Amino acid sequence: MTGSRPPQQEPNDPPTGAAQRLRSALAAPRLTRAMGSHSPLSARLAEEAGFDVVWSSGLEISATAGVPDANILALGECLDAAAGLAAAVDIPVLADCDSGFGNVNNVIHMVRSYEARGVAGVCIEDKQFPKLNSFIEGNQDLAPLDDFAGKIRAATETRTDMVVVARLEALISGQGMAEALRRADVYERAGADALLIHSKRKDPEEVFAFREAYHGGLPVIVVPTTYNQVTVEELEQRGFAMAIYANQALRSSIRAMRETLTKIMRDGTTLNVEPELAPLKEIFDLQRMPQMLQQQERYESLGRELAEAAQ
Ligand code: SPV
Ligand code: MG
Repeated sequence: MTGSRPPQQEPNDPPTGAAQRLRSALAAPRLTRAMGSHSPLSARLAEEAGFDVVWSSGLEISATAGVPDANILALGECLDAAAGLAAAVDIPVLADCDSGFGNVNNVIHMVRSYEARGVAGVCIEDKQFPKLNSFIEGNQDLAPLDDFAGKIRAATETRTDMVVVARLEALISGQGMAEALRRADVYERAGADALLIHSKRKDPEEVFAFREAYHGGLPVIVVPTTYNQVTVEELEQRGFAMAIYANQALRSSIRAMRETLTKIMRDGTTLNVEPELAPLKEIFDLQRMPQMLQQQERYESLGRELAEAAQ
């Protein structure tokens, strides 16, 4: 066990499991900030930077596997990735589960599997299987309303306490605000714990309009990738519950790796890139090498004491 785990709970403390912490964060007046992640290492960087939640991003996980974000990876591969993040950090993980990997039966299996592996919440979107990343032109058709409402109900009746987020793709698919609001109401009645309204506009007006027109009681999440001028303060004032910065960490690492590799090829030495690189010590710290050596020392010496006492 690493030294960063929270202290043991007293019997009368309110529950502090990951799902409960995610639920409380969504209900708080302060905007919750989630960072997209694809690996335990990137999740630790998000936690270290102060983000409240890790978003297990389908785009990032598929990109790091070298395949398109189009349901190419199977449920088990996405689950392993999300579970790896959950095991690496103490903040809750909200998993992007695309459109639920199939029909209601797949959703039920998905919820059981993600919950068993310590993931705090799952997010499913109302598109058809196989889904296509929302920023790609092409098939962005919505799932029939009854199909998706059934998936939300299946998810909420299956989970023990995991958070279930219903993601609305009506604005992405060109179906418009009225359809987004109609679906929001149905997903709320189906039992969703939160809504995610997605938009690919370059300004936040569309998501602001949705937040204003939605009179239900669920927390609303946004993904400000294209309308990136929007600030935390603005989103908080407008009444949003969470912002997911879905892919910025991966994008920054791609840019950094490209530049470094190009310079090494150009210069024939790594001398010039060295000042721009994370020192090895940072890697050792992120992989918890010091804690490992400490625990090894502790148990080796405890073992010696036990053996000596027996002599
Ligand atoms: C993801 O991070 O995989 C998302 C967000 O679903 S988006 O790429 O904007 O669809
Ligand atoms: Mg996704």
